[in-house]
Amino acid sequence: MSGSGLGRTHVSGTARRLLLPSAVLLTSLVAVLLAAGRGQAAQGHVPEAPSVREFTLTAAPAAWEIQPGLVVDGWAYNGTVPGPELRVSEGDLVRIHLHNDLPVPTTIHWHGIDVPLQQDGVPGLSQDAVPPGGDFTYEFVATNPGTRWYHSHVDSNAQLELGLYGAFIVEPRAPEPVVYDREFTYVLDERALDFTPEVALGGARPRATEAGNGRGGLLQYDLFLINGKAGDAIPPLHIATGERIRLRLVNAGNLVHAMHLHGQSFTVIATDGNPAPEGQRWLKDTVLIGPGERYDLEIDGANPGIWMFHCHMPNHQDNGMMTTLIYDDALQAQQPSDHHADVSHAAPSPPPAAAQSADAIRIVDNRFEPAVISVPVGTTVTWSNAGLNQHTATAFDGTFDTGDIAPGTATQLTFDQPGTYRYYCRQHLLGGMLGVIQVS
Ligand SMILES: [Cu+2]
Repeated sequence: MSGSGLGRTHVSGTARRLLLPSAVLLTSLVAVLLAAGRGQAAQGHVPEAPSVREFTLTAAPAAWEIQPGLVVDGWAYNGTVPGPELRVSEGDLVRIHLHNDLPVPTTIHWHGIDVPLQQDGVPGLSQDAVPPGGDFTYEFVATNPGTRWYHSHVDSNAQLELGLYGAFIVEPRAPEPVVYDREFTYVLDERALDFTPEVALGGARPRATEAGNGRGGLLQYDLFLINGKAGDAIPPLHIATGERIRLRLVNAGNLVHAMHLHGQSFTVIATDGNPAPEGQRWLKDTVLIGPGERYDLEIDGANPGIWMFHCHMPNHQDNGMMTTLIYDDALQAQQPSDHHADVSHAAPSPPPAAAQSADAIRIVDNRFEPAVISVPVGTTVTWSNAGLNQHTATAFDGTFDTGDIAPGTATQLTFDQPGTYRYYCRQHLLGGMLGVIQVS
């Protein structure tokens, strides 16, 4: 089939990625490698001598892909949101070269790291802001181990909103009591899509402020992000039965989030990067994390399955802040070989009897109405978003993907080939937001 419509069609492997999260994602791979590296160090009991660690962070405009088909203008360190995760060991001398390629001054604050005042990154208090084109080198000894982070401290509301933040992990010098099988970092944030660099520079105005839009309330947030991504673009957590993994949560955003794991509780092992004393390790299934806070969670792999991990504020969950914890062994047991067949198997089929003759589908949060339609070949189908949330219409077999259908907008596709097209919303599949177009 072809999607002539509005020319916004993208063929993508999104369905496969979403339903087959066993695909080795880069972050998972990195986490595995890091975990392996630490395991060797701990077994060897040979503490490395403190060393000099140098990094360069270039702050510059960057294209920020929040989801396939949804790319926004941002400001980023080294081209990614979040910026690169920096890892050093306790006692290392850390030297970070900041180069400012932004059109505005900037600095970097090392959040939670006990640096000397001159290295704290607060303009007017500890240093002059670094002008456009300028450079500044931060230097400090990483004294206090744990989950830390870094972010701009100039015009923070704009510069953090546009993406200038990242995780900073200081590994303890002494071996830790537990060596984790895998380790993950999730940085939480929110995004108002109309807050562009142009708005930050005063060259444009954001949309008129109303009494909230149902998503971010007065703050008018559209999407709620983990590691700069929304919905199924977020790399899921991976575990295997019998493993113990560590998840570092960092809240780089403006709002409190209530992160909830299905299927098992977790243990809070560190607060703001500092180890929780034995008697204060909360066993919880939901942790409330405020702006600037960090929690390290230990998850024991004792209940195989694919479990949701999401913010429990429904408007956050419905607009991006939702991913999964996947037991790799459970996935392999359930889905041995044919990925494509798995996709079909995992998508429940709406009853064919519900098919209606229609070429207009209304999107109301969070469902397609009607969910099943029947049209002749050559029909142009219109999806109109009458809800408050962001949605997509994405074919399971990759034949079409409308990209983002913003609230109050519509998207059209023309169906030139007969067939049964099953599709879903990339934000809301786990909530059952599915549709079928029967073309005959
Ligand atoms: Cu939230």
